[in-house]
Amino acid sequence: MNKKADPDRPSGTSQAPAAQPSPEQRALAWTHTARFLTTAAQLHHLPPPDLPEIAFVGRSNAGKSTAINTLAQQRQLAYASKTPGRTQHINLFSVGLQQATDQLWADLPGYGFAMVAKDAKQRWQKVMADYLEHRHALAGIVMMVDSRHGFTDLDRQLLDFVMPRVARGEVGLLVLLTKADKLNRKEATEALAAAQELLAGLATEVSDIGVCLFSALKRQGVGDAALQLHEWSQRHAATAVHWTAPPEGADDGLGDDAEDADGASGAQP
Ligand SMILES: Nc1nc2c(ncn2[C@@H]2O[C@H](COP(=O)(O)OP(=O)(O)OP(=O)(O)O)[C@@H](O)[C@H]2O)c(=O)[nH]1
Ligand SMILES: [Mg+2]
Repeated sequence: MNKKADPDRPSGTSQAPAAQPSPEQRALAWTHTARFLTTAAQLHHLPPPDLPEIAFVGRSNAGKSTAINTLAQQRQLAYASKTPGRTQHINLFSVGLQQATDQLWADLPGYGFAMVAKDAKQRWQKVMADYLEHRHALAGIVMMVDSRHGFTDLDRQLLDFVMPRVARGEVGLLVLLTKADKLNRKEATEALAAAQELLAGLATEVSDIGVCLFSALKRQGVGDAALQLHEWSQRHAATAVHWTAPPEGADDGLGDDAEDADGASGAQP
């Protein structure tokens, strides 16, 4: 059957134009570029804080590595250890084009595993705490919370710990309620509402706090998380341009804690 010409369509445009990628598709194409950069056992092993970093934090087994792999659409980018709590390192991933990395992801050791020797636990928890408190490059925190359990005491302690920087608007916070596929619709709605309520109590006028249900299995929340990460990288890019040529004598914008966090002279953490 012959198609009739559409009188409203100008001639020569009978084919639909190629669809533009949506912002979510663009964000996912960007997160797909994630690749391993380096491992650091101590803060001073980290690369210079030139790029905005996003810390992935959460209780051990909450689904951090899986979330990183799901966002990157790669099976084994982040190593999911069979022995929980073994990792005492910060694993860094680069995101962006090869010659134009515009964000780093930091997979931090999970917390809350009682089985781990106390001294090892304290050692890595100090590395994690120092990183979250002092790393100047930190632009955002993605916190994984098992949707079936909600915020545990340890999660609340971590929230309290990072809130000063989040409340000042210096660091964004995105909470992913993981393993949402294990909840029915009602439970998922309740888990989201409970998390929203808790986080609303922490929000300030300048804070940037978000929360969403997340499932690696059903790919739920993946697009939203990618959009947030992408937005954080773009916001930093705009800020970085602003910072390239501050007026003479102007404040460097780093605030009082721009000094060395660990008391060592030289490079900032
Ligand atoms: N059903 C389901 N299982 C998940 C999901 N995300 C993670 N898991 C499972 O949860 C377990 C822990 O996931 P990981 O990603 O290794 O957790 P982690 O937070 O990195 O754990 P540590 O490395 O010990 O800190 C694994 O068996 C995953 O397959 C999800 O969205 N749905
Ligand atoms: Mg892991």
